Amino acid sequence: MLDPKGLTVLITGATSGFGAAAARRFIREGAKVVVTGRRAERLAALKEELGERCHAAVLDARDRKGTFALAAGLPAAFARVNVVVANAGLALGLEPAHKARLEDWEEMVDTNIKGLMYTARAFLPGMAERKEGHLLLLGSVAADFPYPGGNAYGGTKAFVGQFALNLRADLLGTGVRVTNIEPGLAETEFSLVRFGGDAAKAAAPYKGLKPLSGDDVAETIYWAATLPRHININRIQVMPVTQAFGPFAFSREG
Ligand code: NDP
Ligand code: 8X3
Repeated sequence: MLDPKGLTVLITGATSGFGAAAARRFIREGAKVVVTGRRAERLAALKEELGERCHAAVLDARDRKGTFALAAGLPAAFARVNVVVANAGLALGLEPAHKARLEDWEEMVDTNIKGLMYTARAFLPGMAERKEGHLLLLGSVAADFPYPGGNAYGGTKAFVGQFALNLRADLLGTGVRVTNIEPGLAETEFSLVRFGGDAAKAAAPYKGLKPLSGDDVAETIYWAATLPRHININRIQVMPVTQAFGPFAFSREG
């Protein structure tokens, strides 16, 4: 396995959920981490908790210029990023496509697709030049399995899956690894965001079952990122045991 002490890990969307859990996991093993997100007070608390090996920077993943400025301007101790976890993302709403808010679709595309592309494009050159690095992208089971209300969210995650594979084709010969992490039902702030802060609605999917936790997904990320350099995990699909597939749905009304 790779020595985690040699890793400088940049994580987008580290103020909550998988991103925060991954930051803690890497720090615990001796890595350096750069944590980003929009909520400054959360980042400050995380920096306080994680200490000197953590650098925090407020960044909206949709901010193309800001993303490139961050990559170019990291403090020297954090400048040689060799693991990037492009995790910032969200689902908004669960309405059927003909009733969904177009603004929600746009925000998901801007964050989950365009923001993720900016992160990849800003950090890949340094890693390719140094012939060492790993880009981990947060996809989802929603990329592969349609469900009512998944519409644009699932579409954005399908993009992540194909983008990851195409990046592998382009990065052949650079030594840079690419992994698409595709979790299923996981209890984070994801549902709270999806349902616009409605705590009762957000709790419902997890009630009475054991979903994945942020730590479970962080463990998956950590494992893939610390495998020996000659191994590339293309994609990991991970669900709680309490989640599986249903039959096709039919309508007799057209
Ligand atoms: P959380 O809501 O707990 O965390 C999402 C993180 O993304 C937050 O830190 C948030 O930070 C950040 N984020 C959202 N929008 C932006 C933005 N514009 N700029 C910067 N950061 C942003 O959810 P999860 O940890 O569950 O989600 C992480 C990723 O995993 C997402 O891409 C999600 O789609 C994916 N996923 C989640 C699953 C689940 O069931 N939980 C399953 C499969 C995939 P802030 O608000 O401070 O900016
Ligand atoms: C999150 C998992 O099933 O809520 O990507 O879309 S799901």
